[in-house]
Amino acid sequence: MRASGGASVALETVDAWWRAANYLSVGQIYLMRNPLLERPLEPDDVKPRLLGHWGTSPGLNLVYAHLNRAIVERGTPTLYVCGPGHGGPAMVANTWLDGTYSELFPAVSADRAGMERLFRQFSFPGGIPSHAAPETPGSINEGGELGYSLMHAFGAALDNPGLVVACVVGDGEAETGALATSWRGHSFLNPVTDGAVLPILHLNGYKIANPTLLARIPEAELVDFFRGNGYEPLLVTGGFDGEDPMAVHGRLADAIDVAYERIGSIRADAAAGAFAEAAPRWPAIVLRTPKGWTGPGIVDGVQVEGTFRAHQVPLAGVRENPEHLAMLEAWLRSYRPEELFDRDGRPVADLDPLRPQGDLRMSATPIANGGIVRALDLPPTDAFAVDVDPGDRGDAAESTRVLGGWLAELMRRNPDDVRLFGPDEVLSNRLGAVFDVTERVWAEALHPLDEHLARSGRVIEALSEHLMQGMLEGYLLTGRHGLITSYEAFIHIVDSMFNQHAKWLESASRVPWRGAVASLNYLLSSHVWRQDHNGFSHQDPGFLNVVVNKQADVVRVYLPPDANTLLVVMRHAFDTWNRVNVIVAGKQPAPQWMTIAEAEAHVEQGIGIWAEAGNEPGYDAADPGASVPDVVLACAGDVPTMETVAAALLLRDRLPDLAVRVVNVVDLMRLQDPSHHPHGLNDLAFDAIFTKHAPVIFAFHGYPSLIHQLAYRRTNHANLHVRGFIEKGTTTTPFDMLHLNDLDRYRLALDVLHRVPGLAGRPGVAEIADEWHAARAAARDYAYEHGEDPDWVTGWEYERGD
Ligand SMILES: Cc1ncc(C[n+]2csc(CCOP(=O)(O)OP(=O)(O)O)c2C)c(N)n1
Ligand SMILES: [Mg+2]
Repeated sequence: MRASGGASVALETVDAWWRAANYLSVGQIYLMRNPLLERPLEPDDVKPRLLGHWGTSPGLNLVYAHLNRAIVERGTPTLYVCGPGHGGPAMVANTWLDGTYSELFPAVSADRAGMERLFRQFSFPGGIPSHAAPETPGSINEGGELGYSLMHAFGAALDNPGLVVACVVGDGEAETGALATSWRGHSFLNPVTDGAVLPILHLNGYKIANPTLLARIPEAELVDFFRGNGYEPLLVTGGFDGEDPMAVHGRLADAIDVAYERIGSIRADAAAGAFAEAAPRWPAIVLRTPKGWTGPGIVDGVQVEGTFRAHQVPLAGVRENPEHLAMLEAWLRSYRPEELFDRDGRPVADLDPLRPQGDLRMSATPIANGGIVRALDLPPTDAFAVDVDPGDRGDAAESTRVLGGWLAELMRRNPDDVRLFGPDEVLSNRLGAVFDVTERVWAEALHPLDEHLARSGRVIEALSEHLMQGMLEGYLLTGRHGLITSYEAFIHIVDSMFNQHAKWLESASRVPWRGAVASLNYLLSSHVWRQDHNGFSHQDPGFLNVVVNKQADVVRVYLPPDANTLLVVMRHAFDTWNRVNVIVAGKQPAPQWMTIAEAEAHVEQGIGIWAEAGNEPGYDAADPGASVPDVVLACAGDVPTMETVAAALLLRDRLPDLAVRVVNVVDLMRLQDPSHHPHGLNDLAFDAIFTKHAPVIFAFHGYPSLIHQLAYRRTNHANLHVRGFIEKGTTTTPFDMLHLNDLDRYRLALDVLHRVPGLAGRPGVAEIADEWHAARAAARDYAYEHGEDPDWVTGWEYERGD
């Protein structure tokens, strides 16, 4: 079966490409000289350290060659997502054959010298990484940490109608939780407005040292597995027991043709209305070939080809062992390089028919390099802002609900390239206003009582933080924008995915031809301090610790204290590139502090002195260092801000002579030394705010040690005393949570009595301390008796200082 369109390509050409790519893969793993084997191989031609993964490479090369055929014959734009990213040599080999590699890295030219450089640089000091890294043209999936290929593929397919995303999934990779949850990604695809994903499960039978599960289950179960996941599997098996590769080429070519045809008919049927009735059954390919196929069969009396032993470097002792050296040479010559490269080392013209033109090359597609990314049309914030009266602050609003209105307008203005992802928490996190303009997309059965569920929509929700994060990553890396919202505690599930994405961004920033991609934005709500329905399991602010460890250029952490600052921070986040922005904000009714204009200024500065919340004679906003308060009450996070403002009120009320300064931090990285983070305040500005020697009582949303980690170089660090989450939690009232963790207003005020030198001994202060101790104990007793916090805690009112 051949497609209409371009000229059909002979399978002999496909086989030649495959041999060439295999040759180049082996060359990268082993050789540093003599790339064309113009003379017999010598030990010095071989790299001293043999690093790389051969086992997966022939399979990846086979798929690449066959996809090239489909692209050339059909003209269908195709993206190759390589799950077993450890097959870096294979991906690089194909991009060199495509010509893309030499275009992007002219030193690695398409000739003998370039080939030598190509071989030498691989997994070599100062060279290129071993995986399908950002340095690899056409890659959006590094594949070092296995499991994310298929979710990246689905994310790439969204809003890319006409695109086929071919995704090779390793059979070991398929055992990961992240991959296992991905098969259903098509349940969120619309065949008319989105691209298609073609999973290709590569059953080479083995991982590093074990067989794989899917390779050992009965074939009928394997077929049922795919059917149960909504696919029609196309099984291709071959290459065992010395089978001629040409036979396998025939079978794989047929399967790929069937898959592309089916994708075409699914699209046509869907456009004609079929999708309204039922989800399509997408094709998937199951490719069973030997691990390390075409590599050394038996080495030192042990079977290598077709076993786990082929995973990395099948011949390990090449420099020392003449027998291994001879086997390597025979292996390389088995691909008949003289038929594949001319005397100058250029790929022969016979390969040309298999090379797609221009951007149709999978290694050159703009989709894998940020796509045609555009800046969003960002709504202004003021239309959505909460009314705050500077003369009477503190009225309650739900910050995330306010944000929901802005997000709805964002989606209305940008209907094609921004999406919201959430593990079932968009409504719970009170962003429901987005459903005024869009729906949750759902390709499966729809019931009459469903709400905001439809065949198309900008919101994707599945109860898998992995899948949501991975699809968003795929969406961003292909040039679009998005936000993931999650409960704060459970975002830890994707700690490692965050790590990998941050590493990708960091590496990509050093690759000159990589385009900018929109930042990965997290909104963490239902946070540690307001888990009113839930308990200890839901209380964990530690994602921030994970985030700040990453490269400073990449990460930003924002703790907006109220709704208007949240609006400003979110608008800013959507206006940034190549970063990860983590925003933590509450969804419960909470006091509102800043007008939208004040919020703009506060976010711009990232940190600010709230003079009217404190009590500091002689304070001059233009020169905050000119006065030195007795104590600084600092805060970061909405709930700690409320407690700090309340603590300042207690102090103002009972100790009016004490000079108290209130500082709010919205951009956490302002605390870090500027040599460590671009947002870090310089020492002069930091000392002007935090003073050089006054005690600082810092109320923090997360773990106290994080503030110390960020501020350890600061002049006044010895006087910095941080309160935060100390891993005390349960299902209880908001105030009791604060009490349990020593973050409540009374505790903060008591800290001041304790920390300001000489204060505790002053007349009357011991009585004040007793009073505050009694008040916090009484608040707790009240809650334990009545099941809610007392009025004197919940009903307090902000009063402006002088
Ligand atoms: C999450 C994760 N766990 C462990 C590893 C270590 N590792 C690297 S390759 C590999 C085996 C992969 O097997 P498979 O997906 O079948 O790939 P292939 O056989 O094509 O090499 C493992 C376990 C990893 N890279 N990522
Ligand atoms: Mg495998």
